[in-house]
Amino acid sequence: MREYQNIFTPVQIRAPAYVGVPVAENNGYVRVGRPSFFYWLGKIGDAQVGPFYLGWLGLASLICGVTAFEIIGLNMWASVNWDPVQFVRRLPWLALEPPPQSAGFCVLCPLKEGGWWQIAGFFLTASILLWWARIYTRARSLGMGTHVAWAFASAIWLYLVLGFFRPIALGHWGEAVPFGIFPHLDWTNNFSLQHGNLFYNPFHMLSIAFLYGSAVLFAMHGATVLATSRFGSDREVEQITDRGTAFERGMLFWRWTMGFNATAESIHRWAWWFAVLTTLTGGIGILLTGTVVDSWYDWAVKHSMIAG
Ligand code: 07D
Repeated sequence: MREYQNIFTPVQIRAPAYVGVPVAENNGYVRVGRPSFFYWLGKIGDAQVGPFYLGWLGLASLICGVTAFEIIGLNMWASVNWDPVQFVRRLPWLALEPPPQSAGFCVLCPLKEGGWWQIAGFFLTASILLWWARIYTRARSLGMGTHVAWAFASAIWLYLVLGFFRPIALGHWGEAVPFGIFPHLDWTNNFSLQHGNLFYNPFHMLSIAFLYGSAVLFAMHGATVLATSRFGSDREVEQITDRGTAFERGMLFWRWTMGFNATAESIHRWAWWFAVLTTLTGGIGILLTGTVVDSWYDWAVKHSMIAG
């Protein structure tokens, strides 16, 4: 009864480490490492770390990712004459730039004029696509749906629009995003300034609505499950089909407070769609910019969104 009075009831697994469900197909690879427990991760949930699965897709993805990371880092280091102190001090401002606009759409530009950027971009893209394939195949081998892979694909769509599809549409690599912390933020800012303020791009509006909406939905769902965990809401799967559950209490709460509720199942579909639509609409908005619409400000005036 004492625990019942606590308004933040924690529900924690107290059990030995688990290697995960058995699956028949393993492609000759095994899960790597004995599971262990990590105290600080345990502060926000089940502390088990591992086992890991390292198939060839994962290995190839890591190799490509590290290659890209190294090419970017070494180019940045070279840009400060291999001075380690300057490298650390100026790291947030250092960049690996794409080929200049004058270079057009060369297959492999001179290394110091964007060629390294192309090679790094190739390996980063290979790494991301291989990671996507790893997520897809791991889900299939566990008999799961592939929802995670398709959500990731939506983010990859935006990534490819920014660095590949839009530059192709405009005919030069110079349109692509540089590697670098502040440089890519500057690029984002300049993009908006050059095209009449991205706030007037309706797809940017949609993307923001879905981004903020994702955060709100995630917070609402997480909070509702935690708030009803004392009645068993952490057993989400049973809650989808059973009657008189903790989730029904949560649903009643939302009907009381805002007149409508998602269900134990549908809340996950709401969240999935909001997240997926963030980058799906975003990619459309970026692809239209400079190709179909040059200035979103002029577009907004033309369509009576704002007075000219
Ligand atoms: C980028 C998908 C690709 C990522 C992938 C993952 C790795 C691994 C690992 C190092 C994020 C790759 C993984 C590489 C690395 C290791 C270990 C997802 C991506 C595949 N905006 N804006 C958006 C807001 C303004 C601008 C989206 C808000 C200004 C541009 C989002 C504001 C200007 C672009 C959003 C605001 C401007 C965007 C991004 C407020 C100038 C885009 C969604 C309040 C600053 C992008 C249509 C996302 C887009 C985008 C929000 C303002 C420019 C909704 C809240 C007016 C150029 N903006 N923005 O999930 O899609 O990105 O636009 O001011 O390209 Mg914006």
